[in-house]
Amino acid sequence: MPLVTYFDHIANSSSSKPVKLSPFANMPLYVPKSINLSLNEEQLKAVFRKHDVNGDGCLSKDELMKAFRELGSRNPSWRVRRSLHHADGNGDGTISLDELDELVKYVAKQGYGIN
Ligand SMILES: [Ca+2]
Ligand SMILES: [Ca+2]
Repeated sequence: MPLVTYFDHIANSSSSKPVKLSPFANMPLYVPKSINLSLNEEQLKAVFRKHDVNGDGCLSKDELMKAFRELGSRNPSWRVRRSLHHADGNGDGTISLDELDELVKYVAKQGYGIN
């Protein structure tokens, strides 16, 4: 069908139907699965280590992102940028195990750790 008709079609069909809300619409944005927000630095470290999925001893941005997601961060990509800024001492864009201490200290300060 011609494009204009097509858009009309979309407009009509969306106005004639009630908007269907996702069953998840009323849920909180993030529900922590297993994290009780009282991790100590060792436990935080373990979470990050666990996310080194390719086992190269470094946490890439992707891996960090998943770790922060697990920790309940609402904005993991922003958190990753901040942590790299704080803890990526050699500036290679990943967190090595050496740099992990610094990262964990930073993360703990942000309220993911220790009560
Ligand atoms: Ca890795
Ligand atoms: Ca680094």
